[in-house]
Amino acid sequence: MASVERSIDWFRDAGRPHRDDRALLASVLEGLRQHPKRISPVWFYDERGSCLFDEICELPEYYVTRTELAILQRHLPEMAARIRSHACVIEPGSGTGLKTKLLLEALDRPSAYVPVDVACEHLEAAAARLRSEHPHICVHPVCADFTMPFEVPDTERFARRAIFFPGSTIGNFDRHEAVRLLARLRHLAPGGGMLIGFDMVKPAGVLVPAYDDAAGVTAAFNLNALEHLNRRLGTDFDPAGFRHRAVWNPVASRIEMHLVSTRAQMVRIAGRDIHFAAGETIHTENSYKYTTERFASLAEVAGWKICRCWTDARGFYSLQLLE
Ligand code: AVJ
Repeated sequence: MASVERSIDWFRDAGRPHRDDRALLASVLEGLRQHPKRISPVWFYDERGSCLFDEICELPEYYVTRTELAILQRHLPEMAARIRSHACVIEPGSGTGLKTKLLLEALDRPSAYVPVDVACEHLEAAAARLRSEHPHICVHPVCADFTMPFEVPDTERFARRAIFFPGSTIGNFDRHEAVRLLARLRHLAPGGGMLIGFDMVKPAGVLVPAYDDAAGVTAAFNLNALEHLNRRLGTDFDPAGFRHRAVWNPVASRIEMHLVSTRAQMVRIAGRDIHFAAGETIHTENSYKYTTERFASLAEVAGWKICRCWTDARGFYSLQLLE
């Protein structure tokens, strides 16, 4: 288990806002000393990266967000009917707001909403908005990293809990990490349920363009991780010296994003020079795609039982209710 723990640590450390920068530097340096080199996908999400991600969601090639929203809109009444009234809804990695809004409106008198996110300011702003729109729901934002143990506010101690985990966020974790995360979320909602969304395996001809769009937005999103590193840690990456690559890895069942060095170059980080050969890559993200069977085995190992699945006409995406 040691390597699994380490790999989650590596993912988590990158996103920590209050961690001292030396620890952050050390974890980035460690990733860049491996073969192949890698950095955490958390580096995508600074202010500009979050905006670029919103742009990705609007791209014609990126079917993920659109498909999930369509399934939600179509089946929400049925989903909501299977979640008990007065539920306390916990959302790890709460994001956009629209899906949450739809769910809270469909549920029968939800008692509380607990968004959990490391982006504390965004979290507070979203909470304030929700409070004014839904004065009857207690909104308790928790500024924390959901891959770590976190506490749900004491006031919600006795509430029935429902976890809302949309967006195919689970796809960023490898199998061991995903099992560990799903098991931890299960302990958070004893006797409760989880509504989770994930992306399905489909032809590479659909998958690759979704991560390598014609307008180059995903390329900008990937390259922005280097700018984020430069600004945050004082590294001197030249984004013009790298280009975006997205590949479908059928054996691991994942889309991989990489940054390819277009020339031999040195990058200065924490007083050290990291050498890049021409064509050498930094692995920046995995986005796992599941079959129904493979997701079922994952959920089962994590101790969840699948109650109901919803998908779209093309079978591109799946939303499932686990208990
Ligand atoms: C937010 C992790 C679900 O994997 O599809 C989009 C991130 N990366 N385009 C995904 C992403 C490139 C996205 N997730």
